[in-house]
Amino acid sequence: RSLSTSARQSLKIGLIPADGIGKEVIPAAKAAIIAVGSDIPKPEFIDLVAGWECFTRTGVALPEETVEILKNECDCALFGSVSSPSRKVVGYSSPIVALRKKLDLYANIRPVTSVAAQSGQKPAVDLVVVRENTECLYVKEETLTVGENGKEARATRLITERASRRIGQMAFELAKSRPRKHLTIIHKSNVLSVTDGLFRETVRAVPSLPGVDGKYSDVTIAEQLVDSAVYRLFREPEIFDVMVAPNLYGDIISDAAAALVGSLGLIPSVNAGDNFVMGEPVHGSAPDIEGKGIANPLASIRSAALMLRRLDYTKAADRIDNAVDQVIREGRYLTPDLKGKSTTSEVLEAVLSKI
Ligand code: GGG
Repeated sequence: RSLSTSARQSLKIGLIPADGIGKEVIPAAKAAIIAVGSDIPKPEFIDLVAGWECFTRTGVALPEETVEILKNECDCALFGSVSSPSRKVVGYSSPIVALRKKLDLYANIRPVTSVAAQSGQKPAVDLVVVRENTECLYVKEETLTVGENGKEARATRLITERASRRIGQMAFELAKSRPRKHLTIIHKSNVLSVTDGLFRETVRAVPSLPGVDGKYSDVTIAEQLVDSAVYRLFREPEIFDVMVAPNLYGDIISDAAAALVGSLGLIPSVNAGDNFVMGEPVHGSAPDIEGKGIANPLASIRSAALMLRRLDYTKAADRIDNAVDQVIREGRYLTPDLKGKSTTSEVLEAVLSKI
């Protein structure tokens, strides 16, 4: 299903709530999509399974059927959250990491933006983390042997020119589309000169690739070692616009940046490839609040908007984002992570009333 935006009769959306509060917030995102009415083709939702709970029930964390339906029947998807155990479990592997690879969703785009009137936020934060989504330590090639120091655990960290180039291209495109047009490359090539050195050099070389022809000449480029980037993020977040990073650094930086805008419960993302897009809140499955009805639905609702924006349904995406911003600004209906007392469904109702 690779029809252009205008040619679609319907929009088929795979829904994979997966674990924990994913099951509470993905229905909220679905409701927001329905609320935009005729600004998108008629949405058709396909419920799909994956996750730790799916594994404990069936022995499979990511059923082949889920992948096939996403590939062959869906235009896009929304993923909730997954609770992988922190210990090795034979036969289990993280379904979200696998899904990103199987659908070749090589970029995880995570905007972190403060809503100006949200209490006590200074200075304003308006940045996007572009996280490489398919390699780095997340290739999950780990070994455990026993040597003269006892157990020895090793992990492969893979950085390729191809993956670095395409995430670099995605980051330059994004930087070019934003008012400040500023790109910061995050790495640690003073220590990891081979792996991070390749990432840094390859991203830096994107403007000189054949066919680019000065397209990115208005994008300013900076770089930061990852440790200093985190320090500066907390001291002067306003210096950052688009940050491009290998998988692990991007994961950590975007969670850290979320602290600057009040809550991880506000931060959306899309997993994007050349042919598919999957929205996903940045937060995890939050087992401490699962089932209490107080999970913040705004990250998932914003992820739905980001997904629609990537499919060029700009008006629908704007309506959802504006509604969310109004709800945050008014501060009347907020979940406890934002120091409010509202439930997930009260926040959702407030957003729906403004869409
Ligand atoms: N929605 C983001 C999410 O689920 N985060 C938790 C996560 O990525 N965990 C990795 C895993 O459980 O495999």
